[in-house]
Amino acid sequence: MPLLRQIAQLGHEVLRIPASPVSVPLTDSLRSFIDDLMATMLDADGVGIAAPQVYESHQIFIVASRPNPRYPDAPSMEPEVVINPEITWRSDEVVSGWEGCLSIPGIRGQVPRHQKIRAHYRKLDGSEVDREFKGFIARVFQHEDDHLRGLVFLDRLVSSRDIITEKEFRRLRP
Ligand code: K3U
Ligand code: ZN
Repeated sequence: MPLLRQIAQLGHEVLRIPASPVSVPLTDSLRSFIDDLMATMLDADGVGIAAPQVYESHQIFIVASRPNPRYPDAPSMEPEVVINPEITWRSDEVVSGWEGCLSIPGIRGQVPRHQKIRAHYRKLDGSEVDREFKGFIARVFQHEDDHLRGLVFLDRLVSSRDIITEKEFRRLRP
């Protein structure tokens, strides 16, 4: 049975440490950890989560976009477990969009991100993948990749005026 993990909050040093690559094939203990990570993301109603957010400094995250009241235009995708990622290409086109973070509750920020990216990573079964992402999924991928590098979305803001509260976000997008 998966366990729900505690989510680290902004200010904890685990969110600021670069995560370590994972050995493949995965151990049973890491597989069980990934089950916990998935359960924790679903329970928190997130569209992604990275291992450092649950106090484990491994290069692992999950991207799980779906349409929802906060992001009605978000595409659906099966949750993808991403291991040891490297973003190998970034489009010149950069777009601003709203982001939230389970580690920074109650606020939203307007963050510039590359509209398209290409990434190399391993999947749960150890196989290597080269895949392109665009739009909201590319945004979530870049957000989670930042967590593996000790960055949070606040570090990407152009101006502190681009931060608003969750309550104001809901008022803007009722
Ligand atoms: O913004 C959130 C959300 C929740 C449900 C549906 C849609 C959005 C919660 S925060 C979230 O899901 C982060 C996950 C985090 F904290 F683990 F990194 C991912 C994210 C949300 C929005 C834009 C970019 C990334
Ligand atoms: Zn986050």
